[in-house]
Amino acid sequence: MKLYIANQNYSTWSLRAWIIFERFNLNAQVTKLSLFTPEFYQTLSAINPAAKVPALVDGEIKVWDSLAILEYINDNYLEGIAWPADKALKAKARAISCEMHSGFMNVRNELPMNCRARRKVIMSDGAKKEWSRIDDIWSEQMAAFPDGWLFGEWSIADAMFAPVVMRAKTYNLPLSELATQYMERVLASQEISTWLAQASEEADIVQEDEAGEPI
Ligand SMILES: N[C@@H](CCC(=O)N[C@@H](CS)C(=O)NCC(=O)O)C(=O)O
Repeated sequence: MKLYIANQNYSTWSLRAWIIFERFNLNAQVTKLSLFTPEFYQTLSAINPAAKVPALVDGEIKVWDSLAILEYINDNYLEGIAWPADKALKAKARAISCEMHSGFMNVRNELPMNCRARRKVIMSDGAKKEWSRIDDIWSEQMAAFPDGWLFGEWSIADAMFAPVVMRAKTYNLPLSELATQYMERVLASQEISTWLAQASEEADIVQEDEAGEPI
């Protein structure tokens, strides 16, 4: 398999797809493209008509969009274990994953992922409201699964929220005790350490993702 991602410092959607390969030791040849460069669009246009990352090539099959890639890997390489087995938990895991995939626009726009930075941003009321919803999701799941991931075992929901944890760290965002517990668990994981180590080797600056002021 070939997985196309972008700058690990900035690319949230890349992280969401990449992390399932790392978590389950799945073999993929990873190609990292620099965001917004001619090479980025040239390479991707042959794989993904939307010319965005992440994109996956598995033989003749091409898959794009983070959640579609996560579902594809789960269905075809993991026998479904990347969603909770329990019907109700699976439904909830899917619901919060889709909530992340399709929402939280203020958080996404105002607080871009910027792994190496420590910055201060004044959040709009809309972003504060969304951040509070994220805190509720994490703390509710930590109350239900104190020693685990969002649903006990690692799931696609954890992939979808991984970049949000990065934002909490970069912008030192307020979190309740239980939500902090989740953030710390994610930050201590092997996958995130590897991602951060690789991101730290990058020198590119994407100015539009350098929000706020350095602390
Ligand atoms: N909903 C898509 C979003 C993909 C996306 O916006 N990727 C960004 C990088 S994080 C991208 O490729 N941007 C390039 C562009 O918009 O030209 C997904 O889940 O994969």
